[in-house]
Amino acid sequence: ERAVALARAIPKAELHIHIEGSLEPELIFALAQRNGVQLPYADVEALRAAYAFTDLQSFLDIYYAGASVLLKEADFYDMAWAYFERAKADHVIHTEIFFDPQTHTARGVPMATVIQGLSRACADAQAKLGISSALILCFLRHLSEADAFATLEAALPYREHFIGVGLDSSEVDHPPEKFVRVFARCRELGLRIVAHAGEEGPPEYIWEALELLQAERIDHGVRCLEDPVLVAELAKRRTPLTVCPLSNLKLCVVNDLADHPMKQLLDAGLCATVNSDDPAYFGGYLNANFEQTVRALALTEADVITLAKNSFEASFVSDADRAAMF
Ligand code: ES4
Ligand code: ZN
Repeated sequence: ERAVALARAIPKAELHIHIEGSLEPELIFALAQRNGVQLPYADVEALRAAYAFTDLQSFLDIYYAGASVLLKEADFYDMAWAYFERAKADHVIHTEIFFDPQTHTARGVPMATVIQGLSRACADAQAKLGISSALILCFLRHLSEADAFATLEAALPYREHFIGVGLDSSEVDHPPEKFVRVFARCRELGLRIVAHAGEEGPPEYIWEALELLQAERIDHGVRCLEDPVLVAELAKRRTPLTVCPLSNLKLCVVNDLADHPMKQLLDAGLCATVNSDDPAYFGGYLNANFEQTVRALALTEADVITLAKNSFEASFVSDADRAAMF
């Protein structure tokens, strides 16, 4: 119980949060009304009732439907601002936020609308809440390489508003290898590189993210434990894993939080971190992830301190800024 209290209060960085996954049902309906968008759910309760996922794809179908209410710059701002208020309550002092521009540009929303709305919320979070943040543009891996290149091109006028790129959406059958050339171009542009790998996909996809994309962090990565050589390599490089316990539970990556591999990852000497992924869909924000994981795995106060430390080590803040944070 002391470990839970410590986890709640300790300053943390959050590095794996899809901003579209922070859209609460109430805000989805409010934005639908504001924008005259028709939803295939009668009300908030009916939408929430649909949040019974069996795997990643069953979640993504509903997540993309929820994002369909986002049309104007104010919608992106309001969504991000609501997340920052939750982050503040959970003692998150730094966050690196994923966004999925293709989900919006495919509906005719301009790239400028998406990035300017999010970026303005980030600026206000620093000014009004004291939270530092950065944006990471994610490519949807179920779409083509050409679509990713076009998305990168459309985002380049706003280059100063994002620090890096990631890779998300349906993992199985869409290996990192599909995006080698896009990520090579991103590296030339000085963008930081992360990728989802080893959530539902095999350890081989984690190897590809490391070797072919030169990913600096692996998002999820829990399936690395199936490959001891890979675990040794991740430990040696100190490549961080941004692990999302409640996501893993809700998407049936684990059957029970008591079976979650977080303790094994820490015991293997990996730089594992706790994150919320899509908090509006998976049952809680960062502190809910910490509290439930600490309880289910009987993590110690020392484990909690390691996890908080890891979150800053894994972040893209400069060493000087890091020293001021932890
Ligand atoms: C995601 Cl949990 C997860 N995995 C892959 N892509 C995603 N996009 C939003 N949440
Ligand atoms: Zn994710």
